[in-house]
Formats: sequence, C-alpha cells, structure tokens
Amino acid sequence: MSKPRTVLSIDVGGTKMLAALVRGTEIVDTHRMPTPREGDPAQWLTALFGAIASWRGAYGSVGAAVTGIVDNGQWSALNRKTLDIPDGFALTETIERLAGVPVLAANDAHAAAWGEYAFGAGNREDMVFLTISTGIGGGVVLNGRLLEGLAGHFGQSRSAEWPDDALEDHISGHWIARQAAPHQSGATARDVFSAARDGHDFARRIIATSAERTALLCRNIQLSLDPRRIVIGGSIGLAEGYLAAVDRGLEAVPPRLRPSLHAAALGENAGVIGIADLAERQQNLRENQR
Ligand code: BMX
Repeated sequence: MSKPRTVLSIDVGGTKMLAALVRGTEIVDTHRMPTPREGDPAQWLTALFGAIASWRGAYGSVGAAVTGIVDNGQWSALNRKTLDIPDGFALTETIERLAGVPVLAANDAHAAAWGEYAFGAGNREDMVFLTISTGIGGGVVLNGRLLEGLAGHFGQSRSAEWPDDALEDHISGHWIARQAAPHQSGATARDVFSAARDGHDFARRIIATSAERTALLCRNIQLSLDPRRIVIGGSIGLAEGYLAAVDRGLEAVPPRLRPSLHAAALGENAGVIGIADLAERQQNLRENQR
C-alpha cells in the first residue's frame, strides 16, 4: 500500500471554514476562520487561500467539502439561511485557479459520511451520517458507495407541521440561537449549551425540543434506509449531552425500529479526512487511466 500523499482539504460550513493538510487520517496542519456572511464565495475562498499561502507546494490536490449541493463542480445553496451561495457557483474551477492543482468538491456532510464510514464510527457498514450544525446535513453509504446529489439532505425535509420550512430551521444551531434570544440577547447555540450546563431551564427546554425532533428524524431515516448505524456529528450533534438527549427520545421505540446512534469518532475532522480520501482516490484513478 503506497504512502498516502498530502491533500489540502477545505471544509466550508455555514459558520466556519476549516483548512487542513491531510495525509491519510493524519491532520498535519490546520487553519480556521469564520465563514464570512458578506461578499461572495470567490471572496471567501480567496481570503482562505491567502491565509494558507505558506502551504503552497505542500499538497498535490485539493478536496473541498462545502455546505450546499455540489453538482459537477457547481455549488448552490438549498437553504440560503444556512449559507447564501449564488446558484451554480463555479466552485471547482475557482479553487483550481487559486490552488493550481486538481480539485474534488462534494457536500460537507457527504464528505464527513465517507470519513466516518472509512475511518470512524461507521465501521465500514451501511450507515447514515447526520450532522446537526448550522443546518442539518447528512450522507448515506450503502454497499460501500457514497450516495451523491440530494441524497442525505435530511435538513431540507418538509413536515405537515411546517410545510413551507426546511426541517433544519426548527432544530439546528440557528434555530437554537433564535429560541434563546428572548432569554439571553445575542446568544449563540454554544451559549445555550453553556446556560443549560449552568442549570438554566430555558436553555434545557430548547435543547430538549431540538433533540426530540432529531430523534423523530432518526426514526424516519431508519424506516427509509434501515442503516446498521446512524453516526451523529456536527457542533450541535457532538455538544455535551445532546446525543444522550436524542437517545432518550428513542427509548420507547420498539427494538427492531430503533436506530443505533453513534457519536462521530473523527469529530470536526470527519469532513476534511473524508474529502481528502475521496480526492486521493480520484487522483489515483486519473493517474491509472494515463
Ligand atoms: C443545509 C444545506 C446542506 C448542508 C447542511 C449542513 C445549504 C447551504 N446547506 O441543509 O447542504 O450539508 O445545511 O450545513 O443549503 P452546515 O453548514 O451546518 O455544515
């Protein structure tokens, strides 16, 4: 087995951007910055590549894991409230111009699903990855294949209760922060978890409601795809006490219908490790076809 080469992975989420030099499952170096809420993706990516200019020459390909849907290298938002991306942004072309090496781009939760399947809590079995973060994303790996396109976009689900809204707008980090505003002005989702840890009832109720709704979503995923595992990731999904609260929401579910929930073993690195492996596989394929 040849030694894995170094890949530049970038993970652009609704709240933060993470750049990492990745070699197999080793994170060699990282750089984090907030995802700008102004400007356009070309400006965001130019700023990120400016911040990691010293890494040029250290990587032979780029993997880009981004919130939103990626179709043939074109990037679009499904929920502009999660991140306001113009339709059909030329993501792969822009990064290839900035980096000067081949690029593979995919949805962030798809990348994380592959990372957890291949190297983490997915145990290389049929699995669904669910990230509860700024939005709610997901990825599905069945028979060793990562489903692409809209597959896994559970946060965009519609329900009879909120037919005009994306489900994530009633569960995720943005929703948690909105619910806390009347109690703690300007609170972020992270502040709500701190307030819950400090015993504030308003915060505990908000988190319990979010977790109950995530438990319902997991039940529906189980009935749709019957995965061996549902691996939970994301800043909310991995926050203290959240996964336990979701599990409590499943206690009354009959065993055959109950999802088996596991915390993402790779944590916030699932996306950068997953997209690095996918980019390396594409690079190897290209080289073998020469
Ligand atoms: C949204 C959607 C998904 C994404 C998910 C988690 C947009 C911009 N994003 O459902 O593609 O995977 O949020 O995104 O439509 P994150 O920013 O919370 O990682």
